[in-house]
Amino acid sequence: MEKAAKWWQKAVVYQVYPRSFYDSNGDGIGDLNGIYEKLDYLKDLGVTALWLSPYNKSPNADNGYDVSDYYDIMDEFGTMEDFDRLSEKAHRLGMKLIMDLVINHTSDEHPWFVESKKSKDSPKRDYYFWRAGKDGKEPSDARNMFGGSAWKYYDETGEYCYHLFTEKQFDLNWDNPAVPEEVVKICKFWIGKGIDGFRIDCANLLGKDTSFPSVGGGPDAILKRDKQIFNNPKAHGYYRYLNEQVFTPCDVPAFGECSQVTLDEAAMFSDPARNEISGIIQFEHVKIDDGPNGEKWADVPFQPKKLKASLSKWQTGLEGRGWNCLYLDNHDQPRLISRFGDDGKYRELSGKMFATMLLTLKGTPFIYQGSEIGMTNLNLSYDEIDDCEAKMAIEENKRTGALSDEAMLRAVNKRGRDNSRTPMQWSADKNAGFTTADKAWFKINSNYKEINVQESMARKDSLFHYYRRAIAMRMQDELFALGSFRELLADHPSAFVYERILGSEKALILLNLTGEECEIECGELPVYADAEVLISNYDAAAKVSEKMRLRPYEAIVLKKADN
Ligand code: TEU
Ligand code: CA
Repeated sequence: MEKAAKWWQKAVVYQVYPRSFYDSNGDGIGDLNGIYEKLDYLKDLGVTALWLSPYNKSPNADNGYDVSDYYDIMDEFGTMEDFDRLSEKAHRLGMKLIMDLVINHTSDEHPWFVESKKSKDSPKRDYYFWRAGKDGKEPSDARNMFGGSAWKYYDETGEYCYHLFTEKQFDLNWDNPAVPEEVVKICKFWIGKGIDGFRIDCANLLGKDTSFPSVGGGPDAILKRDKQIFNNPKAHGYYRYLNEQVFTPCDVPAFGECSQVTLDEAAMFSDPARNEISGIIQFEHVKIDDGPNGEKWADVPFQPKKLKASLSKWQTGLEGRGWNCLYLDNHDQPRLISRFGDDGKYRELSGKMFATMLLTLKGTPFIYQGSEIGMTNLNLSYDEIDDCEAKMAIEENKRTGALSDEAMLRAVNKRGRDNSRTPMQWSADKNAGFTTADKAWFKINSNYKEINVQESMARKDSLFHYYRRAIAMRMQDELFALGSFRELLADHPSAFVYERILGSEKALILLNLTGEECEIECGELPVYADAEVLISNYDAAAKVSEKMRLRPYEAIVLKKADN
């Protein structure tokens, strides 16, 4: 018999991006008290854990992913008392809290960095990577993730410091034992404050090749850089240490954000027998629309077949040897309906189909704020763009001239992170009910009068209510947490069909990933002919037979217990 599921295997996680969730004090910026005020809403939705994007003190070069004090709260977000109140109420309502641990880098305003940059023999010098220049230039041609060099020069000592993100985020040196020791203290502090688990930012970037090898200037520079910087095996050692010091003794899970991770690496990170981390937030399926040389700013059309092939590969690939985290969007990705579904005619129908997918695959599902009401991408003009990644990429594109201004703007509007960072649409009131200030910190999607929480809650057949039912279905049945995954019709271009199997219990999930009706033919389907329909996104689910048709974006979940 399978072991009982751990809470985090069964959990349905909701990601809150605090800045854009709800503003409680009318300054235009979302805050901790805003999250507190909406806890009953989240309870009603049925999610059982919240991942809070960074709330630590930060000058906000990258919206909190640049921490200047790990033991304090960002000024705009409130106080430690506000956090305590939020933590107390979330737990009272039965929700766990997952903290975003940003430990690949700190802000340049963090006291460690301020000290480190002072002199070559500063006691904190080796917290970061300082290198002498070469021939009056950067130490190497290493590139940061967003666009341009990874080196910034400091007059104080005449040396350069290494940063993989903006030039206000410097990478920590994990080979210096003081760094992991500091992180253990940070984790224990927040566990003491009620944190039940961690999302580790940039988890497979922590290990560095300290020779900082050359990437060359060719068209494959991005691919080459990524090979060099991701998945350095040293990270496994760091996680074994954190696991021994924190994760195992405190019994808290850690989910690692792992772009470019391979299946084997992911298994090494998340195999319970290896005592590293609990789950992998991998990226393959959110890179299927990258360009051929790994370019994010490409105009590659979405192909449903690639999405299902990738998800399926990760389902079977980690079976019995690792753990997936499931997501279709987050604060770094465009809105899932605009990207993979249809944000016009089939907005809610496609949203329901993807909700079904997210909540029936094996792994811990993460719902990003606003997905439950079907929020969509928006079109920004150049001067409305806020995201640091997009801004740096635009600068870089001006230098290289790779894309025309129009093509670059189109690409940013398609793939850019601002799409998911617009304020949450609570109602049809002024500023979508997000803030009472004259203006929210960031542009509100102009469709808020039609797409908002109030509207979605008031209508029985809405996307919101579908999410509620799908979440409840998943929570009720360990089959969805623990059952193995078996794909049927892997070659079908538009239908994603799979079973989840636990002992004698079986579920069949049928999803049409497109807006066109499709036909499926499979001799294995009639077994489910009189199975119970657990959920479907049409009034009456299509009848299961050897040869059946699925309507646009149709989703059906059937359950059968063999006797
Ligand atoms: O993201 C790390 C990362 O590698 C990418 O997802 C990146 O943000 C981008 O999407 C690449 O195109 C994490 C955070 O989630 C992100 O918000 C931060 O900007 C980044 O780390 C730096 O802390
Ligand atoms: Ca506020």
